[in-house]
Amino acid sequence: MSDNTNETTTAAEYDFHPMWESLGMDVPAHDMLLGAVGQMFGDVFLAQENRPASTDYLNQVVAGIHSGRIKEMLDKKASGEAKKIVGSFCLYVPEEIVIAAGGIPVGLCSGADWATDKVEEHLPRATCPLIKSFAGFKLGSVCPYIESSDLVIGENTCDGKKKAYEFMATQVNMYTVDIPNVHNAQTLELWKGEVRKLAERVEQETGQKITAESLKAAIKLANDKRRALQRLSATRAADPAPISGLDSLLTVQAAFMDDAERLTGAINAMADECEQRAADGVGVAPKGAKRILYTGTPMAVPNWKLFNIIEKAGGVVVGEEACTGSRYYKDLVDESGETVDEMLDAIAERYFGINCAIFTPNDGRIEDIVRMARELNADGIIDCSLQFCTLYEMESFTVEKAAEQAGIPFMHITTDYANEDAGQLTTRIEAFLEML
Ligand code: BJ8
Repeated sequence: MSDNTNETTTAAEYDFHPMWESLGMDVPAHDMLLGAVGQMFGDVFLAQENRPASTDYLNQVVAGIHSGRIKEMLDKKASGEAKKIVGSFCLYVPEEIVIAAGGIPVGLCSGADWATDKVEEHLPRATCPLIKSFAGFKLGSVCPYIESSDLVIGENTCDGKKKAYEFMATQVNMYTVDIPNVHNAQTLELWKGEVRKLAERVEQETGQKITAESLKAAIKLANDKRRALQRLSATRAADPAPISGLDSLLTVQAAFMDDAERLTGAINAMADECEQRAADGVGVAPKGAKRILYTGTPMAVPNWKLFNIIEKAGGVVVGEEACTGSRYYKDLVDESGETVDEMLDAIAERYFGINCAIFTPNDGRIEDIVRMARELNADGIIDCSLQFCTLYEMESFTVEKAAEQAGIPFMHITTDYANEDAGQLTTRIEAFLEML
């Protein structure tokens, strides 16, 4: 098998039910969930025309997402190669720290409604679907990532998340990181202190000290993944776009769960192919298809609704200013540090540049949106908030003003994980694409 092949086993090749049972999962309910996601993946991804051949890796990631990848992580723990599995919900939690302490980092954000009745016994009805989803996945016992996490790291970002973590702490072993809401020299120092506290907490959980050597290697591993994603992203400036927004989104979603080294190889192979396609004028959509920059709330697996609607309507998403997009890979950690202290500072500085809407003001995000729209030759910007996300809803007015000033057509959407508004969204998006 080549380096870029996902060697995790799929559910078609092996019976994973005993593994899911051993994790305490609701196996029949989980079978239903997997069936529904598999069907959706076929309808959304496999139905695309002219995908780069190298995206087959993504098909394999999805095929093994709740099965082979979980087994692989559990096997690594059993053999001692990894000490613990550490889940998190936010881009502000540095994966380098988890890796350097011998852990496997996994993203736990969830993109589908589940066990909503149970969730609403603990959280208000008017809560963002992303929060309800991770609570529902836990209460419904259908997420093998949550069930196999030895430690779950939350963060004080939006009000909904930080209060929901109080409830989650009654369900899982939790630690919450404090994130400042303002960018300045003092808050950067506070944040550096939080990063150190987090490193100590993770070391305590894994029983493995972070060394200069392990941290340097972890920084390099995460940076290599980011460099590969940067390469892939740059190819999307071409017209026709060599890869769809859907596959680009899935690549970043996969990065929250898959083995970092293997995935980096696969992304570089995708970048090689897309560079060639761009040079040859081969695209996933016809030349001249309307090009959209997405910005807004993150889109967790399997929330592919909006990108699917945009691309089925004849548009092509050429960039994502979002945590499931450029914020994940645009900045590298400085690799020149030699001591653990220097490297933890470099990590803190890099993560402090993530332009989450919890920050006020959040000028960096606005600048990134306009810069990306220009660099990627976007015809229009679609800004989307998940329902009840006050932060991104409020910030959409600033984004709209900036788009207007830059002369870039803009559209704001508020949606959730349900399909009820799909028809109405399609009509609005078709009209927007037509006027571009
Ligand atoms: S760094 S964007 S991953 S907090 S959509 S749950 S904000 S109510 S996800 Fe996020 Fe970290 Fe920020 Fe990124 Fe709350 Fe809004 Fe829901 Fe959200």
